[in-house]
Amino acid sequence: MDLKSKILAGERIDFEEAMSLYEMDFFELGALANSIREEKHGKKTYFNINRHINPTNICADVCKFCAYAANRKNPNPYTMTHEEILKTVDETVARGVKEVHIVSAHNPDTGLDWYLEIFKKIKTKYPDLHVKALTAAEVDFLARHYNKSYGEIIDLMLENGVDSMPGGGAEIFDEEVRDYICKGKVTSEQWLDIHQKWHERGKQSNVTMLFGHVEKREHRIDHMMRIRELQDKTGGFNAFIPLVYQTENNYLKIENPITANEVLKTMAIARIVLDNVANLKAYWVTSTVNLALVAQEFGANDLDGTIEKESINSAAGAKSAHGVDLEEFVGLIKNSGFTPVERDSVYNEVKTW
Ligand code: V47
Repeated sequence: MDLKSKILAGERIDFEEAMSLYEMDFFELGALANSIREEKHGKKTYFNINRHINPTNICADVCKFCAYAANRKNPNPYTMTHEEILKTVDETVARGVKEVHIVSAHNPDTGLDWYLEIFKKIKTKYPDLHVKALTAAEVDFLARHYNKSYGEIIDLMLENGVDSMPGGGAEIFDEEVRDYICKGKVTSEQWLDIHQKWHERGKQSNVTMLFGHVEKREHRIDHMMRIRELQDKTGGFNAFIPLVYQTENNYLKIENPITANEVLKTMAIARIVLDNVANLKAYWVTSTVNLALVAQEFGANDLDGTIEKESINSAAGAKSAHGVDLEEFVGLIKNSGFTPVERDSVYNEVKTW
């Protein structure tokens, strides 16, 4: 059976086969990914009404790609108080937002309670608000800094009301590339171990991949294969989120930024390789809204959400600092021929717009 027939028959493909998809005709590859998308989700494109909160940018780790952490290139350190975070949440809930996505840098000076108790305060006030918080990189930092096991930090997250984990900090799992771009941060094995432990407690999470920097195609495929392997064991990943590297204000010097063609091919291949992950998110923040709309025809069935305010990717050049207007967002999805379906944070459908 040739590769195309194999994919259409729903059979799993291996590393070499996935690599060879990069050589396939661009539109043929898109059509293959689209057929899987349509089989799984029809014309539905999911999004949610969410708000990102990034409470501190002071970081003990140094990632070359990061423009968010306070450093020589970004000398504006800040740490929000719990009162400030709660005020933001109050305003957010009043506007109808249903998820807060709380991710910080690795601040060694706040104490463990500052990281964890805010979730309890939010949950006590708003039991129905979904709290998506703490990347595996933060979990690893807190465990190391406060001498706790991953299991202990995870149990504290659960006790304090964290509902799901975001997919940040995965970057690229290949050890050599990872050492070059973010040495000293959570390792690939640890990242996967933390998510496995989270899934084993019956909870769900996402998984990202930062690409378009120094990595090669084979590193992306390797990254996807490691995700697929863990997902076979736990089934806990809701969505795969390829993050396109943003080039500004950071210490990675990339001569030739990735092309839209390569981004779309990578999305399509991810849709084909990750046969056991239900959702592929085109994160408009890093891909631009326009390319995210096109990605709907290359396997993507999720466009994240309205976001309201975003600090991590916008620090590196993304045009996401103020989120996107809900009506406009829905209109764009409709005009591109898809059906905007508002979802909750774990992909239950809320409303078809
Ligand atoms: O882990 C940092 C990335 C991530 C840059 O789980 C950069 O639903 C591009 O993980 N260029 C944080 N990316 C964001 C994240 C995320 C976003 C949306 C949804 C979800 C989810 C997760 O941002 C970091 C890092 O990989 N990042 N610097 C940069 N220069």
